[in-house]
Parts: sequence; structure tokens; C-alpha cells
Amino acid sequence: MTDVQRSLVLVKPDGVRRGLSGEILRRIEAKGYTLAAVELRSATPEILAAHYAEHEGKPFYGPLVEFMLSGPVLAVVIEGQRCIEGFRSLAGATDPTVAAPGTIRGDLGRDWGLAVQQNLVHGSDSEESAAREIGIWFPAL
Ligand code: IDP
Repeated sequence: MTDVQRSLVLVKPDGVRRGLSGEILRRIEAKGYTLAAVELRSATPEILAAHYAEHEGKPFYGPLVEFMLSGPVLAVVIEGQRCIEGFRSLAGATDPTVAAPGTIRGDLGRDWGLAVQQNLVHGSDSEESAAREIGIWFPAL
């Protein structure tokens, strides 16, 4: 059965700043997923309010939005069989300190002692989120 999906991936400002965009795209392509869209973007408060609506009111929400506005992000749409789950697995756990070696966050991330986990990447967590997030970042797709 084919289950080709699209997922919204962001290389967050820490990843772009540290020059890891290429390494992260390399890992996505090495896994076998296709890049359907790639664009260096500046997030806006409006985009982030929509993107992170589920986290509004949480203690890390303000610092998260501030962090995401601190520099450009690489917005990416990936495509492939079960790529939503597959990219979450490539990314690793939210906390880069405990993310498994071999994952993007586990190999390339660490705790910087800041109010928000600067964990390099975002990946949609369900088909519903992917459709919603692709609509936010790439309304023309
Ligand atoms: P995910 O990115 O692994 O899916 P979410 O729970 O959706 O994690 O959280 C969104 C983002 O908010 C995380 O990637 C991280 O940057 C930040 N975040 C989540 N939980 C915490 C926390 O407990 N402290 C600080 N930052 C957090």
C-alpha cells in the first residue's frame, strides 16, 4: 500500500546560524526523502502564532517565539513513504541532551542552558499537522 506523505521541516535559527542547513538536508536526502520545497525565510509573529498555536500559554511559548524570530529559518517540504514518522525518527527526541546518537538532535545538538530547547529542527507530528503547517509556510503548494 502506498502511503506517500509530505511533512513540513524547519531548520530552526540555531541550525541556520551554525551552518548546519546543508548537513540536515544531506541527512534527509540520504534517508531517501525528496525535497519538494526549500526556502530560506524570516518567520513572522503571525506565522509563528499559527504554527505553534498548540503551545500558546505554555511557559516556553514566549521564549520559543522569540528564538524563532532571532534569525532566518530554512523552511522545507519533504516527501516520501511515511516521511512524517521517518523524519521525527531522524530528528530524535525534543531534548537534544537525551536524543539518541545517530539523530540530528543527538549528534548535532546540546543544551545551551537557555529558556527554550534550541534543538535545530522542527518536523510535523501527524498528517493533520503536516497539512496545516504546509498551508501556513507554503500556501501556494
Ligand atoms: P518537537 O519539536 O520535538 O515536536 P514540541 O513538544 O512540539 O517538540 O515543542 C515545540 C518546541 O518547543 C520544541 O522543539 C522546543 O524547541 C520547544 N520546547 C518544547 N518543550 C520545551 C520545554 O519543556 N522547555 C523548553 N523548550 C521546549
